Amino acid sequence: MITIYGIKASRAFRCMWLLEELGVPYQRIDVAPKEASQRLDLLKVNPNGRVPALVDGAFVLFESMAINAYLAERYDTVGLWPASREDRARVLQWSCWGVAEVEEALLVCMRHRHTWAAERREPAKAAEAEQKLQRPLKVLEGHLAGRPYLLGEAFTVADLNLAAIFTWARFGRIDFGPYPSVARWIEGCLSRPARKKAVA
Ligand SMILES: N[C@@H](CCC(=O)N[C@@H](CS)C(=O)NCC(=O)O)C(=O)O
Repeated sequence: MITIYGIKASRAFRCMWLLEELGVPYQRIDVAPKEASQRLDLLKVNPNGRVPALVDGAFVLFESMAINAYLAERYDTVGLWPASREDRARVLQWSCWGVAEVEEALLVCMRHRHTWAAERREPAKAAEAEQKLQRPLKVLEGHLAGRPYLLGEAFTVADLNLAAIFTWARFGRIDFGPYPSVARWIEGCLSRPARKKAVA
């Protein structure tokens, strides 16, 4: 049985969503981010003291994007892991791009507009982060304007990984007005039945 460490309201959700898409059973060990660095059971599988972490038999892995690449490659029977080497490289490209170009700025917006208590919030920091997002959003808009999904016609793990990052956009109150293709794509990805199942 696959084990995922982490709660749904954490990056562990990315892996839970994928496991629901793949139809692979798993168990969740609830570790909240704030307790992660103190949890001895988690530290044994992820010395960083962060979630998610995966245990699959004797195999242990941390980093959400690496976990999803492993799960998709190993367990895909529904077409989420592309057949061609080039498309698999594109999965990595968009997953790395999401973490490097989008994730941090979205997190700052979410914290300063939603997660943190009012007295900790600094509207200027959120505005600055949203400004930083304009560059990657333009890139994504240009890419998605001509195709339904990142790799073309079909939803793949690339879409799941990047859309999972964009889940934070709602809480960060990001204005997608200038980016209609991105908004359409996020909506399509986040309304998938497997994601709803993972949320529930
Ligand atoms: N790059 C890592 C980031 C993991 C991460 O920062 N997880 C957060 C929860 S979403 C966490 O465990 N925070 C606890 C801490 O930093 O002490 C991944 O994608 O798995």
